[in-house]
Amino acid sequence: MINQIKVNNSGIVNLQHYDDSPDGVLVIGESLRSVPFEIKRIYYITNFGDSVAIRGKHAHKELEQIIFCIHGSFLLHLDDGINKQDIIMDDPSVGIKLGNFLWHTMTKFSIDCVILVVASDYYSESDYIRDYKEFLKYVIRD
Ligand code: T46
Repeated sequence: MINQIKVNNSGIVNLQHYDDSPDGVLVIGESLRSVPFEIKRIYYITNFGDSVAIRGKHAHKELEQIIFCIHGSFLLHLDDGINKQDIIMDDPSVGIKLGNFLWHTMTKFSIDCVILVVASDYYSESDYIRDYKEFLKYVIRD
């Protein structure tokens, strides 16, 4: 269980949830409440056929996102240019903020992993920094 974030431009988002076991668990996220921005886009990633898959490997210039693992598990690697942190994602009610200028990579997906992301803006390729050296130029300034 994650209880401390050591990188900049991140944070933990705990969603309200009701455990109605054995009738399931209900998890609730609300725009501008538990999710600290207006949600303009959601996307989800499923069907991991290979545990050696790698996703992410980029940062965003302006976009803010919260990433959840709503089923299964994966490993989230965060890097703000100075500090690095690896987080095991396996709790559907706990999200991690992917703020701007935070390099993020996802690995070690379980075969049943389902990732849900809520985002503060629409898709824009120009908001991506996909080159790590370029990312360091943005975040490490004299
Ligand atoms: C992120 C991590 C956590 C779109 O056309 N619209 C979309 O909304 C998204 C998310 C992607 N795409 C296209 C862009 C690429 O041609 O889908 C393709 C795969 O996207 P990408 O390689 O960026 O996927 P991931 O899983 O590496 O990254 C995604 C998000 O793109 C990214 O913003 O922060 O999840």
